[in-house]
Amino acid sequence: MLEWLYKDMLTFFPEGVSTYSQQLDDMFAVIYWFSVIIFFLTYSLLFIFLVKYRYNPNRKAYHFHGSNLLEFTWTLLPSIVFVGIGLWSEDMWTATKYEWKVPQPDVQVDVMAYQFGWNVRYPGPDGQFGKKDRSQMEASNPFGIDKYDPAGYDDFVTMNQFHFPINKNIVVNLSTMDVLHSFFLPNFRVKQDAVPGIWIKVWFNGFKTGKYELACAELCGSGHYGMRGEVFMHSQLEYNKWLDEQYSAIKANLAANPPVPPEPKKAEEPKKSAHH
Ligand SMILES: [Cu+2]
Repeated sequence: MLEWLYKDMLTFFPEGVSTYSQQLDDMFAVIYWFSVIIFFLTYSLLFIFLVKYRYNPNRKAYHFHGSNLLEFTWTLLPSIVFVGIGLWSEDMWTATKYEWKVPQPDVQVDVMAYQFGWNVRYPGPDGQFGKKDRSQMEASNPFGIDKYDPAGYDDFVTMNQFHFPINKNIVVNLSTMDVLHSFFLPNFRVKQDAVPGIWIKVWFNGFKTGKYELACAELCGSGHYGMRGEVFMHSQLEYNKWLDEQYSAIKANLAANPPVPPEPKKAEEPKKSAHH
C-alpha cells in the first residue's frame, strides 16, 4: 500500500507512446537520480555534522579562512553537471520545440483552446485550410475561417476529440481565444502553452493505437479541471475510415446546401486625415 515510499517517482509516468518520449524520460531519469543522490549526500553530511559538533562545553570554537580547493571543487563539479545537462538537453529541446525543426507534417490540424475546451479544425476533403481572419471570429466560427476563401468551405471542426494515425508526423497549430491554456498530452510527453494572438506549432509522432488523454495544464479559470480532450490514435486504415466518414458527411452537406460565395470585400475607402 505504501509502495510510493520506496518506488522512485519515475514509475508514476504514464506509458510513453511518441517517438521522442523515451529520450525525454531518459534525460528526466538522469536528472532525477542526480538530485536524489545529491540530496541524500548533503543531508547525511548535515546530520553527521550536527551530531558530531553539537554543543560541548569542553570544546572551543575555532575560526579558519576557508579552503580554496574545496570552493574550487564545489564550483566546478556542479558547473560540469549543469553545462553537461544543458548541452545534452539542447538537442532534444531543439528537436521537440523549435519551429524550424518541425518535420514535414503528414496530418495537420488547428487547435483553438477556450474556456473550457478544445476546438479542433481539420482541412476537409480538399486537404487545404481556408484562410483565417481574426475579425471573423465568433462563437459559431471559433477559428475565424474566412468566408471569402472557398478553401475553407469544407473545413470541419470537432470539439475535444482528436483522431490521428500512428507512425505519422502530427503537427498541431495551437492558439487560444481567451486566456493562456496549455496543451498537455502526458503519454506523448507534449506540453505547450497556448497564447492568445499567436499560432504555435506542436508536433509528435505516436507509435501505439489507443485512446489517450489531453489535459489543460495551465490553471485557466473555474472550469480548468474539466478542460479535457480525447486523442484517438488509429492505424492508417482505421484513420482513413474515420476521415472518409467525415468527408462524406461534409460532401453531402455541401451538396444539399451549396455555399453562397459572399460579396467580394469592398476596398476600404482611404481614411481622411483628422488633422491638417
Ligand atoms: Cu485551460
